[in-house]
Amino acid sequence: MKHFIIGAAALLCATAATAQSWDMPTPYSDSTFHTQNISQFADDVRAATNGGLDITVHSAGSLFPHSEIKGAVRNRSVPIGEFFLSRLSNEDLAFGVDSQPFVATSYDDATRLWAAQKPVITELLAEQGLMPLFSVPWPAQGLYTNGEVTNVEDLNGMRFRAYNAALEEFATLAGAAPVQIEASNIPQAFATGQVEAMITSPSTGVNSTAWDFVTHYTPINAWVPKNIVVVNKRVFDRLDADTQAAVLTAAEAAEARGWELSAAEAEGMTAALAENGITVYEPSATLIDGLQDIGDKMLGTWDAAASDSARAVLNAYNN
Ligand code: PCA
Repeated sequence: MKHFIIGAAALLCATAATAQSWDMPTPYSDSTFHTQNISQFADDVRAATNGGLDITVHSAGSLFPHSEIKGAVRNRSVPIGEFFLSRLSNEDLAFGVDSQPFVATSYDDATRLWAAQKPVITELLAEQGLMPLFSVPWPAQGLYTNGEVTNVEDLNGMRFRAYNAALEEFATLAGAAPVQIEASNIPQAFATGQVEAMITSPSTGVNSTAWDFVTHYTPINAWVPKNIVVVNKRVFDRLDADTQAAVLTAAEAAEARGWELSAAEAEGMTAALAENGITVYEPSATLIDGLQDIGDKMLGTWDAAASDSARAVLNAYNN
């Protein structure tokens, strides 16, 4: 008996010595499909390593605000984290191609764009000691307003919620006044009158109960932006080979599952907007023409400022 107890204690110690806990900050709420996909990723890693790597997801910016997540992974405050990829466009425009209006507007386009973008941004992130694990798109972005919008002029003067520099530029060119608001603060921003219109996915519309503060939604489907999950390369390299393989396998599954979830949300969440009383209407040709003009202008500006890396992404995508 005594031997057994000592043996069991030794085994416990051995497990404790090798088991690792990772904190993982993410910007979006628990009800977001990205967060649910990441929780499944954490479960898969835990199962595949018999509890040897235990990832705790901290959602909705609760551990680090969105703007600090990449830096926190870089300086090893946390080993792993998720963020909105195009928010890094201030570092290099290669990160922001998926948020340029009318460049990639469908899942097929988005798949090809990710194939073009992945090798380039993998290299850029490696310079910061970061390694991408998986990237998942949001459903194509649509326009939420009070009342129907028939042309770009209808947006003039509106306080417009933005989530990155590209959307800020877009809103400004539409004559609106952009205000940066995190997804989890959308209901409050509308309730307090800080903003009165937004462009985001049907998923974020439903997650923020958009029917409480807007009446109309139109799927302009102008871009399909992505989230990305990155790991600190040094931390990853210190894992034993089996654990590394478990993380990579779970990441691959999470990417495939995430893209499917996203496509299902594009339909299901648009239907949910309508079920909750929002009028869902097709954009007029005039509205799309006007938005496309803004997209063209933005691409001109983008082109003038693009790095070789950014150009390489767009060239690979267009060829
Ligand atoms: N939801 C996030 C990013 C894009 C999206 O569809 C947001 O609105 O912040």
